[in-house]
Amino acid sequence: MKKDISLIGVPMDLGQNRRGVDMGPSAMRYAGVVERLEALHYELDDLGDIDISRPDRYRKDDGTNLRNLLEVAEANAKLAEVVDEVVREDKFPLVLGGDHSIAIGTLAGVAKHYQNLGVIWYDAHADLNTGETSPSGNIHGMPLAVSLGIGHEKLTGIGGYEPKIRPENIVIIGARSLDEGEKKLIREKGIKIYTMHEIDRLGMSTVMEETIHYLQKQTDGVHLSLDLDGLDPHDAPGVGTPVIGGLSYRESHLAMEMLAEANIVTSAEFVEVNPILDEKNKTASIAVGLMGSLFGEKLL
Ligand code: 4U7
Ligand code: MN
Ligand code: MN
Ligand code: MN
Repeated sequence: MKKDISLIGVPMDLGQNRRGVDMGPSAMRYAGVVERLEALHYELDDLGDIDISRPDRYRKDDGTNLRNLLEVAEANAKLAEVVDEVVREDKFPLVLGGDHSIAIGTLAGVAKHYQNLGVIWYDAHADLNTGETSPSGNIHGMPLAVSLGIGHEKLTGIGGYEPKIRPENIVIIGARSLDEGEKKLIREKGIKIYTMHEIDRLGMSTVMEETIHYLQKQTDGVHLSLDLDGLDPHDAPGVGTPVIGGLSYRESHLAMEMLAEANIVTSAEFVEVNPILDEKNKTASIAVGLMGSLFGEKLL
């Protein structure tokens, strides 16, 4: 892992409709992310938070099924520029969300620096909806599709190029809630996915071995997009769209430890932490613990 990390907060809650997830970056800073990574001897530069405009009303824009489209697009364009600059300086971008719509901007900033960027999507959901397939109109359910160049052009065009990633370079881990349009896209594009069924059968250790092997063969960098709702709501209750039957705290740490050992991750984001729905900042603390493991923390 690179020894210089740039931390970027994105207090975004416009990609969904439960208030509070905009406080995710504060919650993770409060849970000690800076101290935790500095203790591992990283040079950490906290760039603060991206400025997100607050619309006076949350709404669906210009006859589309996309909630707060213009504000989400604007914020992601800003985020993409900041992330682009961080990668240009050869630093590791660590992005704190905010709802998952911010993956659009992170990937727009990162992907142009790679020929074949790999993506690990650690999530209960696949986030492969479009305005047409989405049951909610919430853009946090769309960032993976958008990054494949599928969706509204105000989103797919962010950063001035598209697509950002190729379907064969994606691995989804932890899925247990998929909409019909998402299932269709996964099949059509042949996206590699470990649903809870495969994880139960194979065990997380094999899943991560396979994932690492698969991505190492064909990619020149790997972005980890970790949605805290990938974990079971018992372990991570502070999320807006909890789904029972998820990944455990231990499985998640093992996944991060194996990624640290393989040393393949080149950028990361931790999203969907909602301190208002949380129990004493538990979910933010778990997120920070997972970052510790991802960056090489060991017991001995
Ligand atoms: B998250 C959902 F319908 N698929 O599109 C949708 F179930 O970033 C949920 O993974 C999306 O938390 C969840 O609204 C987005 C729904
Ligand atoms: Mn999710
Ligand atoms: Mn998600
Ligand atoms: Mn969610």
